[in-house]
Amino acid sequence: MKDLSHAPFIEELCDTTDNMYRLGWNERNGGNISILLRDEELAPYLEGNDPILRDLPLAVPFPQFAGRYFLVTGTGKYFKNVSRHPDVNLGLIRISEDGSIAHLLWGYSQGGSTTSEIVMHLGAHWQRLQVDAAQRVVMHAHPANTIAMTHIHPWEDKAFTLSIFGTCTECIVIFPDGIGILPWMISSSPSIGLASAEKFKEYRILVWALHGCTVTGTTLDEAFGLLETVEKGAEIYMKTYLAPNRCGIDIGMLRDVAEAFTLQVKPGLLD
Ligand code: 2HA
Ligand code: ZN
Repeated sequence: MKDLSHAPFIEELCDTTDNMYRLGWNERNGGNISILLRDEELAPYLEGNDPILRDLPLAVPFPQFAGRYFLVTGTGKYFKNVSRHPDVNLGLIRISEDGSIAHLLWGYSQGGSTTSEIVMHLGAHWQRLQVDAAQRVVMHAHPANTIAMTHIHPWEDKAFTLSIFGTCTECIVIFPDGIGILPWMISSSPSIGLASAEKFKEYRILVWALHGCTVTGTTLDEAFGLLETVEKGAEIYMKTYLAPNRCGIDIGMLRDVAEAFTLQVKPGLLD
C-alpha cells in the first residue's frame, strides 16, 4: 500500500476534521467519521497484494461489506491532531469475507483501532446505501447546542424536527426529510449501533439524546453541511426558547416554503 497521507480523500478528511474541531464539535476524542471509498479512488494507492498490518475484530459482523474499503477515524484519537498526523489517527480497512474482521491496510501507525462506534458506522452505511447508493459518508460529532436542546426538548422525531424547522427558514430546505432521535443509550455499544441503523432506514440525521448527532451524506461537505445546519437551528432554539415574544416559523409558513422550493418533505411532518 502506497502512502495515503496526501491522497485527495485524506486531505479532504483532514480539512473536515480541522473545521469540526475549530467549531467545537469534537472535543478531545469526541466524534468519528467513516467514508466508504470507491474502488477507483483507491486504485492508484493499491499495490496488488497489499499486506494486512493487523486484524481488527468487529463486534457485529457485516458480511454485506465483504471486500469493501473504509477510511475510518481511530478510537481514542483527537480530531485536533488528524491533519498533522493522518497516518496515526486514521485507518484504511477492508472488511473480511465473512464480515467479522476489519483488515487494517494503512494507518493507526502508533496502535489503536477503528472508532468505538464502528458498529453504528457500518450499520448506517448499509441502511443509507439501500436508500441512496451515492451515500458514502457517516459523520458523528458533539455539537453543543444540539446536545443542549435534548436536555429541554422531548425526544420525539416529529416534534424535535418541527422545533428545529421553526428556528430559521433554511432548515426545512436543507433537510426536508427531518431528524430522528434516539433516547439516551450507552455509547459505543453494539446496541446503540444497531438501534441507530434502524433509524437510518428512515433518516439521514440522527440525534442521540444527551450525546450528539450523526449524519450521512454523499460527500464530506454534504454531511458537514447537514450537521452545521442542524446545529445552527439548535443554537437559535436555545437562544430564543425562553423569550416571551418568540415567534418562530409555524406549520403554515413551513408549508409555503415546501411549496415554493418543491421540497420532498417527509410524509406526515407538516400535517
Ligand atoms: O469517539 O464520540 O460516541 C468518541 C465518541 C463516542
Ligand atoms: Zn460521540
